[in-house]
Amino acid sequence: MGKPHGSQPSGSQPSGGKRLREVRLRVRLTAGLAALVTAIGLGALSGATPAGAAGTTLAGLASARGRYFGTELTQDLLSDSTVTAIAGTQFNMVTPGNEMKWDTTEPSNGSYNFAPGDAIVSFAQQHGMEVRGHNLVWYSQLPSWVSSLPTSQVQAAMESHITTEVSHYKGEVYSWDVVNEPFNDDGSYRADAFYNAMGSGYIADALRTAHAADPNAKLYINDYNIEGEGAKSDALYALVQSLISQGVPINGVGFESHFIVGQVPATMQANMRRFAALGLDVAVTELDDRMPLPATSADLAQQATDYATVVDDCLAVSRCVGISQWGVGDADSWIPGAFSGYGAATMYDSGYQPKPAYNAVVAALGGTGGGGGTGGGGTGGCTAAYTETQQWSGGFNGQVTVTAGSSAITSWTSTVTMGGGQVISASWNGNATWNTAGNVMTMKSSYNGSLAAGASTTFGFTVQTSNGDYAAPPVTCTTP
Ligand code: G2I
Repeated sequence: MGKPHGSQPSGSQPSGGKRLREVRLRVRLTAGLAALVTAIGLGALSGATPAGAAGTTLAGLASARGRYFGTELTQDLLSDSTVTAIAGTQFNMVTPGNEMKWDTTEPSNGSYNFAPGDAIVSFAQQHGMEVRGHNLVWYSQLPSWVSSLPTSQVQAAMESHITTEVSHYKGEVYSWDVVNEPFNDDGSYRADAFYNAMGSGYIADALRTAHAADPNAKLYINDYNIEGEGAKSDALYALVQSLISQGVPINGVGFESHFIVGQVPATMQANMRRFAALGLDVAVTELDDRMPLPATSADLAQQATDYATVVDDCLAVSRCVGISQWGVGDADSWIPGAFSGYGAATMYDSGYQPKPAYNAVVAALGGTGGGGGTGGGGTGGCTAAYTETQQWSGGFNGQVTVTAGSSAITSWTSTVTMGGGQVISASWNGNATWNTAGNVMTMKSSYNGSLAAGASTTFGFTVQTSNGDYAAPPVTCTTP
C-alpha cells in the first residue's frame, strides 16, 4: 500500500501532483477540545523539534523538508575513510568535482573514459545517494582538441559528446548540468568554442541532445554570480524564458553560490522565486562561503548566519529541490587553491569537525543541532519526509511519506509544524489532531499503521496561507 519514492530523490516535486487518494476531510477540533488536548500533553508539540540529535543528518533533515542535501566529491577522496564516512551519511546527493567533465570523459576525439565518473556513481549508489551530473558543455576543463576544431565541426563534436556521456549514465543521474557558466558577468554570452561556432543556439541544441539521450534526467543550466538579481541573472532569466517558449527541454537552474562571508545576496530568495515561477526547479549547486585565513570566530559566526540564510531561502521556495556544498570539508575545498589567503569555506573544518555553519544548517532545517552525528533522520522506528503536491494562490497540499526503519512497525505518530500564517484545514490517511492555532498537526496512523521494515505509507493535508508563506514544514515520525 505504501508509495515508495521510486528513483526520484525525496527532494523532487511529483510530476503532476495527481496522486489522488481517498480524501477524508476532518473537522477541526473545537477550541475547547483543542485546549483540553493541549492540556493533556500536546502542548509540547508547538515547539516541537524533530529527530533526536543523535540521529540527525543533513540529508535526513533536508529530506523531512522535501529537499536533498548534497556534496561535491572527487575520486581521490574515495579512499579517505574520514571523508567517505561523512559524505555517505550526512549527504544524499553527490556531484563529481571533475570526473564527468569533458577533459576527463573524452580527452581525445571519440575516445571516452568513464572510469572516474563511474567510481563516483558507484559510491553514491552504495550509500543511497543520487547524482548530479556535472557537466556536459563548459568552456573550462575542455580539452584543446575541441577548441582547435574548425567551427564547422564543433556542433557534431558537442552532440556526440553529449549523446555518448548521457547515454552512458542513463538512469543513473538525477540531473545534468548540460550547459555550465554560459554568461559573462555583464550578461553577455561567453565567447567560447560553442558560442563562436553556433551562436547562442548551442544551448538549445545541447539541451535537446541531452533530452534525447535520457528523457528522465532533469536538465539544468548552471552558473555563478546569478544568485541575486542583476545583469547576469537577468540575462539567464531571459534565456530560459525564451527556451521554455520554444519548447526546449529545460528543467532547472543551478545557482552555484560561491559566496564570501557576509555577502549572500539579499535578493537570492526573490530571484530563485522568479525562476521557479517559470515552472523550473531551482537548486543551490556549489555552496561555499569563504573568508580570509586564519578564520576568526566572528567570521565563522557570520558564515553560520550565511549558511542558514541560504537554507531558509531554499525552504521558502517550493521549487527549490536541494542544496549541495562544493566539497565535504575545508580540507578538500577548492577555495585555498583558487583564492590565495582565503579558505574555511565549508561546514566542516580542516580536521572534518563540524563548524558553527553545520549547526546553523541543522537548526535551519528544523533539527536540534549537536554536531555531526550519523545515522538516518527520525527517532524510533520510522522516518518522515515532506513533499508539496499542489499549490495555488492562498494554499497548497502537502504529503508526508512515513517509512519504517529496519524493523516492522504497527503504528506511528507524525507531527507537521507549519508557520504562524499557515493553517492546516484538512487531512487524509490518518487520525489528525491540531493545536489551537491550527498550524501544528499530530497525525497518528489509522489503517496504515502496519509497515514492514523499510515500507512506506503516506498521509496528506491542505494548508491555507494568509501571508504568502508557502514554506515546507519540518515533519517528524515516532513509534510508540
Ligand atoms: O571552480 C569551482 C567550480 C565552479 N563551478 C564549476 C565547477 O566545476 C568548478 O569546480 C572546480 C573544481 O572543484 C576544481 O577541482 O573546477 C576547477 C577547474 O575549473 C577544478 O580545479 C582543477 C584545477 O584547476 C586543475 O589544476 C586540476 O587539474 O582541478 C583539476 C583536476 O584536479
